[in-house]
Amino acid sequence: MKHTNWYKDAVIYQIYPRSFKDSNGDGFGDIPGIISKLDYLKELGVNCVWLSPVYNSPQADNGYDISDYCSIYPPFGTMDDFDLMLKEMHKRGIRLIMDLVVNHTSSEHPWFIESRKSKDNPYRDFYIWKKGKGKNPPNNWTSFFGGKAWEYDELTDEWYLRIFTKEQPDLNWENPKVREEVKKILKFWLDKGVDGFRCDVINLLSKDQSFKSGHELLVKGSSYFVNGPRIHEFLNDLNLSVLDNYDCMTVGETCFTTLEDARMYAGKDRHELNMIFNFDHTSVDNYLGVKWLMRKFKLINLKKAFDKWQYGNKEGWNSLFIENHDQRRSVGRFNTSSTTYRKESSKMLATMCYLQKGTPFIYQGQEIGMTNGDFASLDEIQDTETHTINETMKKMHLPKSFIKKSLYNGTRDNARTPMQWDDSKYAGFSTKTPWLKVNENKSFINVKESLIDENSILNYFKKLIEYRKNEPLIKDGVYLDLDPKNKNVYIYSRKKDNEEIVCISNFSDRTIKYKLKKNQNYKDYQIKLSNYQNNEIDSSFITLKPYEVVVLKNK
Ligand code: ISL
Repeated sequence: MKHTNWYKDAVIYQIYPRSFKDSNGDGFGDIPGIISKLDYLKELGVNCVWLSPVYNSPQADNGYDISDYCSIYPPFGTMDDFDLMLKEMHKRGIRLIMDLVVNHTSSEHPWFIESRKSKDNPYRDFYIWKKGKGKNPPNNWTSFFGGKAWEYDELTDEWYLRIFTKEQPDLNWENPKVREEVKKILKFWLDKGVDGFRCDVINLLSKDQSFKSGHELLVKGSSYFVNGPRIHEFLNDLNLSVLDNYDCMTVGETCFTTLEDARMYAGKDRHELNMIFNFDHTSVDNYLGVKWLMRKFKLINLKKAFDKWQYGNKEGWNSLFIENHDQRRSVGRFNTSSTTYRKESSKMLATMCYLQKGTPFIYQGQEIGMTNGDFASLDEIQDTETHTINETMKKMHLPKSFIKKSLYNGTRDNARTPMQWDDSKYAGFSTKTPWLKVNENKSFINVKESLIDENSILNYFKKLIEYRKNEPLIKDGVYLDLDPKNKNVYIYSRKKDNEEIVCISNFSDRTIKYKLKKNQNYKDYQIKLSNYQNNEIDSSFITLKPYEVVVLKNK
């Protein structure tokens, strides 16, 4: 099979299906809804969609708990709807990557229903069952969502491992039968014509079989299951047995991953994944990568995180993102503004991120500058993680005000509010009360308005995507951070031969007179993109207005 590495030219748009577009008035997004918006995506300029899970699922974690990998959850539509969507995407030159969630299944998956029945059930070893220590779990491992990572099952007097919710039992990848089943799932979707996978928590598959207790501060035991002992063997096997036979792409979600880990997952000739998501840059405003522990943002740390991957991921290829369905919205984050300078902030952040080397991932709504949810109480928040963390923090007797602030700030529902298509009651997302509250700012932040307004964020995203497509330097140019120590300005260049692009961003709400160094003579450079009309550049200074971004090129 010839591999075209098409992912290096992809601009990927993530759809979180339950919040994208409801076609049948049940308040829940669906596949026909997605089909109705494909022309919108085509016009935006994206050429690939990552679709969060649409498989059959009890929805304990919004579809990241799968009970049948080869069927569609009925509220999303039918397999015929899916096939039509894929055909309509391909017709428009848009590829489709699916979400592959194989660290765990749903507790309602037939494998788990069997596994639970008895110790000698043929499916027992599909999951990780252990004897407890007296009344306690087998070890002290904790869940990503807080609390213990084990669940007791009275029927057989054993505990099963579940690193996420109790409805998401971890599969036992030591069992070759599990690996063969996963290969069948991959083949099923690839043979339908899908173009690849975003691989959920893929670096957690292999667990250290000693099952020792961990000493880590927060996710206890993580050193025994993050980038575990057999992970590369498992991924290599999936790749050589299935993925390698298709011109498809994979991007692995890999938390707590170093550059060396990245090289192992997605380095040259490794035959595992094409690229990974690292979370260094989304961890700069918290402690230890834990979003509940908020920390003051410093631009220098953000630049350090980007520099690390731009310089260090030498053999690999980066993924470029600032939003997804687990992160809060980017406007208002990283010292930017979700009010006065919302438009400027959103355009600046996108430019700063997407002109780096790698593949851009845009999360639905980011292209119109959607903001965090405006939840009035915790009852309006649905996400299971938020509620489990709330319980955990209460048990720790943390101050109420801290818990509240931390939950509203960190809840994943911030990114999951219904897509704002217009200013009608339910934002054109649905005709009935949606599953999650629509943000009131739909009255002025919506697609309809953005299409009319020439200076909208949406129209800027179109220009930015178009620019990327026509400028080879963005794919190939060497990245250089020109002023890593500056506290307000992020200025980097992309260079190849005699050509150079310079991207300059002001991360503050003040006008800054940025002094250029002697070797930075941009007098003859042309302005290729900016979020302001009149840019002031002379031979020794660039005046940057609040959240201004300017992209210059020497030819
Ligand atoms: O969002 C996080 C913390 O608040 C992350 O730790 C996140 O839970 C982790 O990156 C794993 O995310 C993925 O797997 C989860 C699922 O809930 C997320 O939506 C998914 O992106 C379990 O399948």
